[in-house]
Amino acid sequence: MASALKNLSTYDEAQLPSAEEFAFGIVVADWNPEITHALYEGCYDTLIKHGAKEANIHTAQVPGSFELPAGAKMMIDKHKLDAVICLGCVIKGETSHNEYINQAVASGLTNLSMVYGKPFIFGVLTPNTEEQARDRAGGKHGNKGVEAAVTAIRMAALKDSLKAGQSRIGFS
Ligand code: RBF
Repeated sequence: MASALKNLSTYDEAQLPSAEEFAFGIVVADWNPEITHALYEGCYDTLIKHGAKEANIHTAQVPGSFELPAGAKMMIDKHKLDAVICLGCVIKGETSHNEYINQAVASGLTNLSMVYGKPFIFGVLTPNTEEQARDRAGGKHGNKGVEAAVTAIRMAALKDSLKAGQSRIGFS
């Protein structure tokens, strides 16, 4: 399986733009808290590591992943943000609830991105088992919260570059 071969949380730190000038929202779902809170730690620490100021990182907790899009909208309406990162973990059960939740969150965040013209990052794990979740929340497949933060920084920087009129972005 391809995912067994790579840990996407490993990235070229030197290539990542500084997050110093950006403001972020992080919305975290409380279902499967040992997983989502580990995602949050990875995400928050990565933003700080790349220059984001504590005062420019706003955090909100929501009950479950289904509430992530609504929480994200409340965040962006309240604060001036460059990106909103949504973190959750929906573990597949005996019924198809996970498909409804995942689909709703994915399309909710896509809609928000299109309406606001800003990145709303999908940092929701969709594993079959708790073990797969742990593997992706600081385990052998890295921490997807770190990757969500990296994506948010890159997308915020992309918007800035376009505003600045750069015509060639990402290929040096
Ligand atoms: N929320 C999650 O973030 N992860 C889950 O694994 C999860 N499983 C759920 C399973 C069922 C059967 C139900 C009804 C809800 C579940 N939720 C889960 C909560 C959901 O995201 C939401 O908070 C509630 O449905 C209330 O809108």
